[in-house]
Amino acid sequence: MTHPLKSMPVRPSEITPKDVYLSRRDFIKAAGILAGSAALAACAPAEAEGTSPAPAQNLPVLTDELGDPANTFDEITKYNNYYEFSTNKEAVAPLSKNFTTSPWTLEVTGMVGKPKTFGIEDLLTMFPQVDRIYRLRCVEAWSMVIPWNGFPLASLLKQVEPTSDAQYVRFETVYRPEEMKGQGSAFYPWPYQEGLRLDEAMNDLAILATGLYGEMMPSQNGAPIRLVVPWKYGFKSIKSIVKIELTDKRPETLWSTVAPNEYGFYANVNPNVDHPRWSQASERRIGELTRRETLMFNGYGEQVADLYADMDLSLHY
Ligand SMILES: Nc1nc2c(c(=O)[nH]1)N[C@H]1C(S)=C(S)[C@@H](COP(=O)(O)O)O[C@H]1N2
Ligand SMILES: [Mo]
Repeated sequence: MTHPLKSMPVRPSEITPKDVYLSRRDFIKAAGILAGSAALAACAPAEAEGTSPAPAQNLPVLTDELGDPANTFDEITKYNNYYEFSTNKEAVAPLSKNFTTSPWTLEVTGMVGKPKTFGIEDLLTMFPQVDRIYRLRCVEAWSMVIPWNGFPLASLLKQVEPTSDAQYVRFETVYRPEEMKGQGSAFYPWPYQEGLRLDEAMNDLAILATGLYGEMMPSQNGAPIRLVVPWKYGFKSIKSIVKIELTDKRPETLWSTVAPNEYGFYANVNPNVDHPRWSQASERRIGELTRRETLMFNGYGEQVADLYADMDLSLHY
């Protein structure tokens, strides 16, 4: 199966292969060198030309809208939370290597006018595809910048026509303990479940991602299809989804079932409300040496703050 992005006229990975995308460290180094040589060139004699490095505009650097460089493909695919495979972040990639992602169906059901089961091939082509470079902030206080490919969750929901009673969207990960050894652990209520309020789910920032860096979604990142809600802690962005249900009841979620005092239903990124066991004021961006301040709604407040206008954001939800 070829990824639909492969047939798009221009995508970032065609212009520059993923291995030449620069990490933040390299970017800063490169920018410093180029700035230095530009300054030199300005006052240097003409014979210095010809030896100048490539112009800065040729540097392939993907950034988010705040100017933060994307993490490397390696960083994004070798440090993962995916408890169905392992609680050890470095072990997820090797353990998920042979995970079966085809055939795959996604059932959309519940309070909808037109329930439907989609084959993954249909999902890869039937909705307008988008490329989104999003910050991902884990509740454990580390973060990355990830270039996703996918489509807005709203496109899918509109197609199945939620009824006027529908208020929430429930998501479910595949249950396949033969392939996912972590699902043998009785400590967690499998399958992994998550949920959003319907208006949150309809926000344009919420996407179903089927790839990253223009490649099919790697297994460790939630192949073949996973949710990405960038203004919420990473655990809301459920992987390897097989079922989406529209409902009038707030869904149970895996983490709020396991530890309700630590992981709420809303789980919006909020530097002012600490986790009971650690601060949420700052975070470690993978690839950086110093911590950075965590931003309210992970920096997406302009697009999502209205959703919570009537909620007291000093509380833990
Ligand atoms: N099914 C499932 N989805 C999941 C998880 C998981 O363990 N199982 N971990 C979550 C957590 S805690 C985070 S931080 C992100 C990590 O996504 P990434 O590995 O693509 O960076 O996936 C989320 N989605
Ligand atoms: Mo997380």
